[in-house]
Amino acid sequence: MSVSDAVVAITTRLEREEPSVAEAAAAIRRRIEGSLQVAIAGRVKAGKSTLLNAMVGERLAPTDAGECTRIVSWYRKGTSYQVSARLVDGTERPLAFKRQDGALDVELGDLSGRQVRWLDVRWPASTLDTITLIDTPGIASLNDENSRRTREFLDPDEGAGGDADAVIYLMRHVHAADVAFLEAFMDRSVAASSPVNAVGVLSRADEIGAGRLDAIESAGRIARRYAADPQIRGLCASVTPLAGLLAETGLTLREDEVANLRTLAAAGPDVLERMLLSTDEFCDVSSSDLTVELRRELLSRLGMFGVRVSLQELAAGANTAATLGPKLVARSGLSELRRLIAEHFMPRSRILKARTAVQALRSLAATMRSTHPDAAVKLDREVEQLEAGAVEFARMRGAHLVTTGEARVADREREELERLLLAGTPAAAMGLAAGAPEEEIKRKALEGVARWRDRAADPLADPAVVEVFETAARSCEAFYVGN
Ligand SMILES: Nc1nc2c(ncn2[C@@H]2O[C@H](COP(=O)(O)OP(=O)(O)O)[C@@H](O)[C@H]2O)c(=O)[nH]1
Ligand SMILES: [Mg+2]
Repeated sequence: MSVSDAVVAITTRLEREEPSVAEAAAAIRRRIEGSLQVAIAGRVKAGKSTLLNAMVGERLAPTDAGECTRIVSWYRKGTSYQVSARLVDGTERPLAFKRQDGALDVELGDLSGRQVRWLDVRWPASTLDTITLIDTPGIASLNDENSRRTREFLDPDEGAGGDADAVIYLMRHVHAADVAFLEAFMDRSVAASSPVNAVGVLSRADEIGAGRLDAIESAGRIARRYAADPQIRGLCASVTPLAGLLAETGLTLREDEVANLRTLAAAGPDVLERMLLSTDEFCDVSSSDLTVELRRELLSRLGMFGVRVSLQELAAGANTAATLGPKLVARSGLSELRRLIAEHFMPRSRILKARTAVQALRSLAATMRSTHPDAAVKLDREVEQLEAGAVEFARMRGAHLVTTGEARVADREREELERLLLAGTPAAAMGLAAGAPEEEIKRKALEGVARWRDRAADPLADPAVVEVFETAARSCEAFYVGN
């Protein structure tokens, strides 16, 4: 039985036998059958909402300022367009919304942001088919209101939800404070507690190097350096650079904006060269026939780098929204982030959801302890058995120990173990190409069982390392028998 089946078996039993928690158990069951919930976390202004829009391909999340940017918001697949607010008092209220230049504008009406626990946006976008995205206000400092809301959301012990299965963590320029902060906040938050379910994004990558055309390449080098930093490796599995704004705008580019870019381009290369030096030069009235207001609009949609890239692509012939948009997306780094999500989260979606469910079952048992002690003990025992029996959980724990450095192994072995314990498919775990023949996987797996078992027998090895080697052997065994 897979772990998700095992979770469903437990919740079904509770629904049948324990009326007091039947509803909560049903909610856990529905969660495990639903889509993967991915939270977007990081500091205020890191570009979280912009990235969410790029991932959805529509401007749903409000960026910059405004009351709604300070509220945790869920974006999930719906059969129609619907927005509602879940209030602090537990009730739900439908909200009015409109779209302005493609951007969703939710009206809180007479509600104040403080009364709202979270916003629920249901949207019929195919990008939300398998993944629900959660936009968080972000952390600015440990005691401000946004940070409290974000932490409350990410940390189930603090009450509200705590419902993310995985996290995309945005960092702008990682300086020491960022990392210290990230650690403080990851320690306490379940969803983000481990590199097994977190990926990092070096955001606003186009701003690195003052918007020069090689900005993304420089950002890529910095991202690789971060990814190799042991401290960051302990927090997220990899770091990829992204110019979220370029992706968002590329996917939502309008014909009138391209027309404005064409007007701009008519100024000629010498004038343009000067205009692109700074925002002041760009907005200098005499430089172009385009109104200053429209120039500012282009800057806010594209950034200086995006304007530069657009002019270059216009000159090369991409002069409609349908041709220029995809060029911008291609330069943004979005496809690499999509690949990361497809490889790091999606194949493991069921186990990541099971992990969240197990945590939910544990807290359910805790709430039952005073009123239904026997039932609580029974539930605790079931969850324990499930955790101990599932090789998937052991792999996740092993991966956590290796990537965080809690189990110290040689670099070469670490890479192999990370692959073995984190990969989504048996072939990938064995270091083989997708579609490798069954016998080849079995042969490698069998060789792995012997080798890792041998390593685990080292009498001088640290207990965490022994656990990792044993788990590696156990995973190889599971791959050998075809699990
Ligand atoms: N140049 C540039 N600006 C960005 C990028 N992503 C976001 N921004 C801008 O940074 C500001 C904050 O972005 P937002 O997505 O609201 O950040 P959040 O607070 O993390 O949700 C907005 O003005 C965005 O237009 C990016 O990739 N490049
Ligand atoms: Mg935001």
